[in-house]
Amino acid sequence: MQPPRNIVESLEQAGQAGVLRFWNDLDDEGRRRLARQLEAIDWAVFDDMRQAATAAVAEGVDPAFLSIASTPTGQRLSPDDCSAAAWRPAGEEALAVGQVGAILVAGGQGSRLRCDGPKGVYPIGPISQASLFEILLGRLAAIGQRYGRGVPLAIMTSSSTDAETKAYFEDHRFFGLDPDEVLFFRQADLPALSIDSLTMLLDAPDRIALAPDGHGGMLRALSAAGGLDWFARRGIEHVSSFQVDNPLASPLDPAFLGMHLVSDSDITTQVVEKREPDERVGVIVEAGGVCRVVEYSDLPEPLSRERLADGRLRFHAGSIAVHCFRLAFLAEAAAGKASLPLHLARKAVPFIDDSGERVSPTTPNAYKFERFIFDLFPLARRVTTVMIDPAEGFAPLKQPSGSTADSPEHVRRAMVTQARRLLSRVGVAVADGIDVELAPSIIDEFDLRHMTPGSRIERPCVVIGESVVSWGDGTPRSPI
Ligand code: UD2
Repeated sequence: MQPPRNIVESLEQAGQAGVLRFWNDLDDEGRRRLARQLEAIDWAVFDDMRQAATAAVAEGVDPAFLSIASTPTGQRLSPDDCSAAAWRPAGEEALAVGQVGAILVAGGQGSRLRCDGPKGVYPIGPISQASLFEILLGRLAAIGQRYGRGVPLAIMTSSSTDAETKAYFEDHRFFGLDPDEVLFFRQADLPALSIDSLTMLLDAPDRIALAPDGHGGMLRALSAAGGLDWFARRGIEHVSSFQVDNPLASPLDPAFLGMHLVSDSDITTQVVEKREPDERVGVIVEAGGVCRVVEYSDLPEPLSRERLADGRLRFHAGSIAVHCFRLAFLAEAAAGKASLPLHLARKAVPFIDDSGERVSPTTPNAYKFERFIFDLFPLARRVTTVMIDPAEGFAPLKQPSGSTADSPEHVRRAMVTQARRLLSRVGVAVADGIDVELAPSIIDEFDLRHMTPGSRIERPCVVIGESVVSWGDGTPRSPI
């Protein structure tokens, strides 16, 4: 069996015929596997990748930074802020009439966290050990119940997370969501390119090294899967997107949605105050009246350290990747000719060398390419930035246990602190050093209204609405 003619021609034109070097040694199944991968390559995108890699070498720092004057602070959103109370009704109304959908991006590989399989199955509940999916989607189901309209959810997977994610949803009965209101769609993969030769790497003799195309792959993948129409058929006008690794995320907070609606924005985005230059969040910047996000890894170091007269970082509006989009804006962007730009990262990617030996480099040897969804910002007619309190909405799980930031321990601590704060607002004290967790069904104080003010929690427990389940025996107890 010879390699298909069209594949050979495309590879030769792109100077990539080397990936066929083990073809004669492969069995039929291996040849079919490799051919399938090669057939799926979009050669126009491949050209863009090579151009992006060449430009990265030639240009160095993006000159656009020189024109950046400031970073917007946006509207503040906190429970004590009276303007938040003013926006709330608009958001609640939109939820009640079923105008709002959600997109969960869950295609990343969780390699920094060193977890196998989809990141969403990671057990993060401080007491329950509930997974990220159980927490985030349980809360989505609770919001649907409170407002009497289920929130349609599109969930983005990738080739490495798709099958396991779907099986996990089935096993957990979709976390209380209506399966008909959940759409899975899969982002594309892009090949990694050798830094030295700009050629594709082989991960095995019959497999090229591929990686997901970044969460910006969402736009094209959602549109190709019919997801934009799927939302429109359900009467959805706005979709709020969020990341699987932040169990505090509140993409459907009514005040946040209300701000989006009242400001008549194409995009409304949640930010937290970035306090230290090395915090791993992109920053919202405004240049020439256009708002965009500069990823932390792209912000030149000296600029990331600059401070304003009041001591705040000059680039302090940290993006937490919770964005509400007008659906019509997404549809226009998807239909437009321009695609989101490619960002590249230098990574150590294991590969098979010419003699067939597997090499595991310890320093970067390859470019990986990703698109970022926030590159839609410059296309929007209006972007609104909403500053939230990170204690209420941002605890990202990025690093393995024992790390100095963003580790499971940090995230669990943030969840316990948030639970203690909410309980104290309804007058329930928690003994010092005792961990408490709120079940995903508890959205805010309203769900704790039956708890007895003045009562005290003495043992670690999960608070489930009116009752408390003790850790250990698991028996529901009467309201405290
Ligand atoms: C992301 C943001 C950063 C900040 C931070 C907050 C980007 C490029 N960076 O940084 O600015 O907001 O999050 O936590 O957005 N994902 C996919 N497919 C992919 C790659 C990622 O679905 O191909 C998902 C992934 O599952 C995760 C999310 O996107 O839910 C973030 O990915 P990441 O952990 O690589 O992003 P990070 O922490 O560098």
